[in-house]
This record gives sequence, C-alpha cells and structure tokens, in this order.
Amino acid sequence: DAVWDKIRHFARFPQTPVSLRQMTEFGTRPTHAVMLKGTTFLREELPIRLAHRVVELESLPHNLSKMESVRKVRDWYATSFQELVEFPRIDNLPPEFKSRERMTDPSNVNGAAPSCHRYYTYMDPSTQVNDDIVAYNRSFVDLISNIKRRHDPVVSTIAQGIKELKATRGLDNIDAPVQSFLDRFYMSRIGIRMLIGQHIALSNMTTLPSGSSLSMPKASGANTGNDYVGIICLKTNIAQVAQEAIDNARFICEDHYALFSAPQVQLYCPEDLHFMYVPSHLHHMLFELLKNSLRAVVERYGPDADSFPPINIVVAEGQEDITIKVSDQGGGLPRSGMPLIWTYLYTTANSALTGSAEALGQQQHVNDFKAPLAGYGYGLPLSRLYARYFGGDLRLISMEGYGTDAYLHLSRLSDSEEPLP
Ligand code: W6P
Repeated sequence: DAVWDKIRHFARFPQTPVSLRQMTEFGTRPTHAVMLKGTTFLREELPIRLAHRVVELESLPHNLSKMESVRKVRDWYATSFQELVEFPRIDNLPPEFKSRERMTDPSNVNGAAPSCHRYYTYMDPSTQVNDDIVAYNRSFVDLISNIKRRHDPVVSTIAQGIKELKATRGLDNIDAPVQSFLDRFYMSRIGIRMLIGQHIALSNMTTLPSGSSLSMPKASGANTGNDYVGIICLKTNIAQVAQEAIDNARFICEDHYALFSAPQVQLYCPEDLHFMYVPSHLHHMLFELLKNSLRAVVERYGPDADSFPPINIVVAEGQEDITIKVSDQGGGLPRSGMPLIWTYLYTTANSALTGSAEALGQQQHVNDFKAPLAGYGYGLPLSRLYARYFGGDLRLISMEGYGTDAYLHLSRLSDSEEPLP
C-alpha cells in the first residue's frame, strides 16, 4: 500500500554520511536554534536510512525475509519510518505546537515567573527562536527516543532468525551473502543509533539561563563537564576507559569461573593520552577483546591453575591512529579457524574459540560458554563494526599453540565519514 510505496521512494535517495567532527559542530551547549538544525536534518535523514534497511530486509537470501523474526524487525523499521515521515515540518506546525506557550518555557518548571527575556538572550540571534521551536524540538526528541527503544531488541531478534537458519542449513559453510548483509545491517544500525543518541544527549544540554538547575543535563551518559559534546568525549582518556574495561572483564571472568583472581591484565598506556571518541564504544570493544582473552587463558590453564600468564595491553600513539594491542597467551587459534571469528553464523560458544584448547589436546573446563562471557557470540564482529564506524579497524593475529594478539586501530582523523552501507 501507500507506506510501502513511500518506503521504496525514500530508499532511492542516497544516505548522507556524517563525520565525528560534524557531530561535534553543534557545540557543548547547543541553543534551541542549533538543535532545530539537528531536528531538521534527522527528520530527513532517518527515514532515508530506515527505508534502505526495509528494502534490504525484504530481499534476503535463503528465505530469511520470510522468517518471523526478520519480518518483525522489518515492521519495526517500517513503523519508525512512518512516524518520522508523519512528523510535521517546522514551517507547517499544527495548532497544538502553537498553543504550548509558557508551558514549554523550562524556566517555568519551578513555578518561577516566566523569564522570556533572559531566555532569548541565550538563543542564536540569527534565528527567531520561540516556544514553538522549543516544543517542536522536544516533541522530536520524544519521537526518536521511542524509536530507539523500539529497536533495542533488533540484534537478539535477528540472532534468533540466524539461529533458525543455522538449524536448517547446518554449520558447514560460511554464507558470504548472509555475512555481508549482517555487516551492512549492523553498521547501519550503529550509525542510526549514534545519530539518535547524539541528538538526545545534545538536547539534554541545550542552553538555558545560567544558574538554572535545569541547565544541567538530565540524562545519564552525558558528562556535565565541557569535554563532552553529546555522547562524544573530546578528550576520551584511553588509560581510564581501558582500566574500566579491564576491571569489568576480570570481574565477569571471576564470576563465571568462580575464580579467586582472574588472570592479571597489564596496561602500558600514557596516563594522559586522550582523543575524540565515544567512550562507551571504546569500552565495549576493549571489554569484548578482554573477555575473549581471559577466557582463552583460563580455558588453557584450567580454573584451578596456580597462576596464569598475564594479558598485556599496549597502547601506541601515532599520527594517524591510536592502536591498542591486546595480547594473550591463551593458546591461540588454528589459522583455518580465523575467518570463523568474524561470522555471525558461528557463535564463539560452540566452535572456533573452544577449538584452541581442543587442538592442544586439553580438556574443556567448566560448562560451555554462555552469557555473560559469550552473549550471542556477536561480540567480535560487532566490535569490528564499531571500530570501522569511525574509520578504525580490528584485526586478530594468532599463534596456534601460544596465544592471540588483537590490534584495535582507532583513527585520530575525526574527519572520516560514516561508512554507510
Ligand atoms: C583467543 C581467541 C580470541 C578472540 C579475540 C581476542 C582474543 C582472543 N584470544 O584465544
């Protein structure tokens, strides 16, 4: 019907990539006028990105498109598309926006007298900002917050479909079309959620009269300091994020194996080394690598071992990249098994990773891996997508019989644009 025609129409428009630098151009404390630019951009861009995904979800190989889980996800994308295209343009505001006068003035929340004058002095003087615009922006944030929440279960729902595919097709070969679809699909999802998350965080930091308690961000994840623009930290401290990832991964490992002490992790990183990045993305990738290394080491030596060889993290600062190497002595992986690491059809829980211990003729310890150490087994391919999203990469080099080195390259050149599938 009409919605599907509209989706196909929007899918013919090219997606517009954004660079990390562009995402920070709104400034630490954006005005409502500046936020309106973001609203206007996303109101156009998000339906285009969603439409591309719907069209692709309709034409997947192996009858994947007909699967219940895939159809469910496609319908979420279509619903979100529809809500976005129905969202009014600013030059065509329906009456309910006009009528929300003083109600929307944030300085009114405490019952204080409306302070319109003070309010306007913080606005971009080139734009005629009024309460309509504040209400309009707010209403858009409500919409995209709902959309973001609707799509939370996408990864687990698609994983269910892939599991079904695996059950019918078997594990015998890696299906390149499915693999590249999932890489494109999840890369796109990272981009959409980055833009939505950034817009919501920025909106929580909009400029308000100084001294107002409302000038503080309301949502967590946003730092109150000046180092943050939305969810991007201009001075992401690598040693600090790495140490948090180490602590969390070791804790999970101790919990999972009932260890008194997980293998040690030695961090070699200048304490003041920082760059522009999204700290949660960096934490996510390091946490994932460390979980894999810890598991390999504990599985190789056994949870009752007297001691474990440490995991080493070396951070190198180059002109182009900051590279983080995570080295373990967990026995490594057979070279033939390396491609499997990056596939979604194989989960780490039942194949390649435990294979390293098997190759050494050692017994498998404890129960086979499940959450929280393994999750869906999507950790490594998704981490590589996170790295690539901002122009970096993730590579694994293994010495079978000894251990594995993971190289996480992070681009310092924040002008690289989103890779949009
Ligand atoms: C292993 C397997 C693996 C995957 C990712 C990172 C580190 C490691 N170590 O043995």
